[in-house]
Amino acid sequence: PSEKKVKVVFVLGGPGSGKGTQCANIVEHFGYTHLSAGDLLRAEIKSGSENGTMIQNMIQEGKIVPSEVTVKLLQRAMQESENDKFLIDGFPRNEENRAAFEEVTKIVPEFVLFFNCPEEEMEKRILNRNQGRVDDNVETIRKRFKVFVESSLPVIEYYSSKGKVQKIDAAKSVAEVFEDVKGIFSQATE
Ligand code: UP5
Ligand code: MG
Repeated sequence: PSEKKVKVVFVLGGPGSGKGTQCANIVEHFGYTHLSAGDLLRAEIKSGSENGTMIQNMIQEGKIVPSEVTVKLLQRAMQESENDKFLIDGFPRNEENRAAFEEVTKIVPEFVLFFNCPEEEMEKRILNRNQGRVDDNVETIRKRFKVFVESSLPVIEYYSSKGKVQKIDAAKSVAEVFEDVKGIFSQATE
């Protein structure tokens, strides 16, 4: 079932930068299927999988779950979908993620959407979210920011060196950010 030729856009940015919010808008306007790696991991915990406890502990500490778990979940979701266009939100988060995804799926992203946002703004948004996520407390948020800077920004730099990054100012309003996002997807899909 891996013969299906699929298009992937990686949607990256710090915790609370608005990845999930904007992906919902992109799905509506451009017909992609949204795959949030974090949502897939949280669903895996809920399903009572044997990896559930390990995943839960990693998320609580803001750490990055091993690639073999995440790549498998993403690959399964793509195979189970009828669609051939995917927004992969919040993945790859480190070099290991990036290399494993490429190795296993042979998929190279069309481009990388990067939501750039100051930490103070991201922290404010996360603390206002109130969805009961175990990692939405000040202590874990600080750890998530540190992991983002140390492990995830280098992945964005890697794609940037390949000319694949579309950087967006994500500190603006949801509507203003989506205007910029729309501009990028209109060009990419014409
Ligand atoms: N909001 C959004 N846009 C706004 C705007 N422009 N102006 C004002 N408010 C705005 O938005 C966050 C909040 O801000 C919402 O309340 C929204 O209404 C508002 P959201 O769209 O949810 O931001 P998002 O970037 O999706 O934030 P999220 O917290 O989901 O990002 P993370 O990257 O931290 O979370 P994720 O779910 O991807 O990962 C969680 C954890 O899972 C990781 O820390 C890690 O432990 C684990 N993980 C892995 O190990 N591997 C993976 O591959 C993925 C995750
Ligand atoms: Mg999210």
